[in-house]
Amino acid sequence: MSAGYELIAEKLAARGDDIARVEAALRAQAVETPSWAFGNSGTRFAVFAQPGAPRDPFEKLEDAAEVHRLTGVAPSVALHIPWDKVDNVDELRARAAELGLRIGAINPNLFQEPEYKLGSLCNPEAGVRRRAVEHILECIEIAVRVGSDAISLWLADGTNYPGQDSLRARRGRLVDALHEVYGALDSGMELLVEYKLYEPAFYATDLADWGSALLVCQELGERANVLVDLGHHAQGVNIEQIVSLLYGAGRLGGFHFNDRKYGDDDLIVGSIDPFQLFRIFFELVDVGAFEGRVRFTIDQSHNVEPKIEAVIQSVLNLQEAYAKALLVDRSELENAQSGGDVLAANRILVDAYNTDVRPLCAKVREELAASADPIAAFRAGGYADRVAQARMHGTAAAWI
Ligand code: RM4
Ligand code: MN
Ligand code: MN
Repeated sequence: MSAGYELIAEKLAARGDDIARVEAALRAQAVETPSWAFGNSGTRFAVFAQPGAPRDPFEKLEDAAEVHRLTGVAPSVALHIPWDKVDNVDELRARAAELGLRIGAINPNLFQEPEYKLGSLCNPEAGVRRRAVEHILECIEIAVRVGSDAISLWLADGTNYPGQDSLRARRGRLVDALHEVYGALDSGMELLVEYKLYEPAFYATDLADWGSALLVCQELGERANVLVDLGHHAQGVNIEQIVSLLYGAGRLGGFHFNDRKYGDDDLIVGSIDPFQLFRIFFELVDVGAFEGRVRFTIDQSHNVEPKIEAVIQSVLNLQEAYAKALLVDRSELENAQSGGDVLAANRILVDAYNTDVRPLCAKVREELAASADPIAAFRAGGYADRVAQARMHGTAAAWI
């Protein structure tokens, strides 16, 4: 066993803890990858096509399977409809199973059709709202057929100018439409409600923050839960506190993981602010969120970096953040907190964050029959070259 691993094991043993506890938790971690991260996507200025980008949802599943094969902790794939619409949904489900994957949350797309210029569920025109509801109902049907148990809803709805529409009326339309959608969920199916501060609307977004999303969920019923996308807050917002609050209210549905420097940048999770990611995972460990039904999905867009490698790296960053959070000495932390020892308490968190957990994570991945070094294995394995050859002809799946 590597020296790095032994060091962690000894440290835990010395305080009466057991590294087996940490390893078992890490083995049970499950990250959902997004089908759309594998296709070509970009900024509103340019989409740079990459060789080997998948041409259809089946090929997106193949890429997701490669990520799971190497990391061992990415067993499900979220779909975006209509980007991932296929003639035969049963085939998609079967192909996923063949590849050792499950289909995760189904994401309706209510932001690209010309009709949605003034919004979808909040649109002033009843006909457009109907169309939007019908699309979600279609997504529920797809979810049933592919064996998915969640509809993950993000609305681009909002207004650009004060006075453009009545904020109150829009809220009313939103709640009415969501009641219909909620009522149509299959039994055991969950509705995830995602919020976002701004963009594409620049004056007032209809679901702009966790509070507006939570109120809607509480009105709908217990199978409506809030989804936290790390890129959807104002600068400086304490996301881990939101996470802890939502969990406490029984309404933390899940995450869209990514990182950002300025806006909704959709960069690799943990690439800009790994300490924030650690703090979020610490809150999750602290409240016991891993025993529940919280979904951990990546939501990223890889424009200049190779996509599959970027998703692998994202999964590794999530694994390392979780591992570090599991290492926090919680009984010492409680002592320091109750004794009012401000700096000792802070040092206990920082100490776990500063631990090199890479050897521990490598061991866990090996036990899962995945790879000790997924990035090196991916680069050496030739998958990228193979798909670049095999997918040379035809049109790559693209965001736009
Ligand atoms: C949005 C939001 C949604 C995602 C789209 C592509 O900003 O994060 O979750 O589906 O982007
Ligand atoms: Mn998102
Ligand atoms: Mn986003």
